[in-house]
Amino acid sequence: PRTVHPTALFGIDALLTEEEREIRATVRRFCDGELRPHLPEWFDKGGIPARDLARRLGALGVLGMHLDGYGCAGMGAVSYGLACLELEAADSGLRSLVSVQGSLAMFAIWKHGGEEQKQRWLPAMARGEAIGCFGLTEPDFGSDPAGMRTRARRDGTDWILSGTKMWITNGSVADVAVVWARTDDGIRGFLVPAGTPGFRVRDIERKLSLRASVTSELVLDEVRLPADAVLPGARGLSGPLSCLNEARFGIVFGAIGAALDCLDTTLGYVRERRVFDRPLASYQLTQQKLADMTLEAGKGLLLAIHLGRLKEAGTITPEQVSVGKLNNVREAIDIARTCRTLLGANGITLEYPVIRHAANLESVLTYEGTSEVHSLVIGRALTGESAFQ
Ligand code: TGC
Ligand code: FAD
Repeated sequence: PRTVHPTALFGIDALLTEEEREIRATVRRFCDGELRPHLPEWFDKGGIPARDLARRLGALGVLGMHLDGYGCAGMGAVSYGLACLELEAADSGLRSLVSVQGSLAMFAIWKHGGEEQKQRWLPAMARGEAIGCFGLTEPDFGSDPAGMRTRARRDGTDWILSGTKMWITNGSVADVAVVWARTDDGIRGFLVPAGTPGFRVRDIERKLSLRASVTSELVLDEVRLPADAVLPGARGLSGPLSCLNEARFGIVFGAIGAALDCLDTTLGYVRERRVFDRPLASYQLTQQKLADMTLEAGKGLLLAIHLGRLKEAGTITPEQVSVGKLNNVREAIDIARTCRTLLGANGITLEYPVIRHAANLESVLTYEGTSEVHSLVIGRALTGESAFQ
């Protein structure tokens, strides 16, 4: 019998331009050919060939693809979102690599950097020849980055940075770290090249989530930087928070990619698997789960595309990004867990991508603003009362 794909049920393609559909197909082909076959092993071993992958992702054109100039493709927000969706359908760790490179490190330089900083870093980062990371979180300050202890002080025209950044994606493979530090003039961003004396990195091991991604601690021990290491355009917490809006937007699409991959896998599985002498797909309980998951994935994708159009029109607000991040990650993790139930015991192995997505989405629920932080951002928008402190 004829079946319909969850996204076709929502008529999603009618909302996309031909160019957007082509970009989606190109990234999907790349993921199918170059990522998916290796993911169970990368996840199992807890490592990826990050430098090689960065070059291949650069050649694909997805690094900083929504930025203009400096070797970046200048694509629309929906195209960027669809690339994130396809990458995260492969693995949240690969989408993270691309998010941190394009939306955090490159965006920080693109938006807040001086002309020489842009010329030095952006073209090489777009090609994936240079990797960037973004150091905001500290061991004691994650949700509340305003409390950061990392400090930059002046010594003549030089800057001296001291402090520790924690949970930094791409940290040990980065050629340049964008590090946010407290100064006499408020929070400012600094470009710290790898290998600068006093700058050390240490990978965080034994993760049970986002294993196909590099996560590191950055230690800055009296790191001396020249005057031109500071990003001239960023002052105050709005500097790093403006970058987070970009990366969070990619996650709004990405999380739905992980959910759809779980759903696709499960739709195939329940048609094949027989229980009590009938296909698992034929039971009402199964169909109810599939229908509910399809509704949430489809609604999440509609929301993502709508937010993408608002972003392209230049009217999107941070609160609207919070709506998308909170909803889509929360629904995606729910879908991954429900799919896992339908796969039974098979669902707990790396033979299927479902438990890998479910485990990854635990990180996605926490990073780029926890679900609680986004609830409070929305609550503040609704009531005018800030419940953070
Ligand atoms: P508040 O102190 O009131 O405001 C500080 C200044 O920032 C402005 N602002 C924003 N600007 C741009 N975009 C946003 N989303 C902004 N949110 C706030 C604000 O207007 C103010 O500007 P100014 O000029 O008046 O000084 O701070 P707040 O109360 O607004 O924010 C509190 C809170 C909790 C929402 C914020 O601190 C927050 O978002 N915390 C979560 C931290 C977080 O998300 N960290 C993520 C680290 S990076 C990461 O996780 C990468 S994961 C890898 C991957 O992406 O794959
Ligand atoms: P905490 O802030 O300690 O929160 C603990 C709990 O308290 C959470 O449930 C939280 O929601 C809740 N909570 C906090 N404040 C409130 C409140 N006001 N009211 C009620 N509840 C509250 N950071 C970077 O800077 N760069 C990166 O590249 C990066 N990559 C990451 C990669 C991974 C795999 C992970 C897991 C994290 C990464 N992070 C990165 C860090 C991430 O952004 C933080 O983990 C996140 O912001 C939460 O901070 P925390 O872990 O310190 O939790």
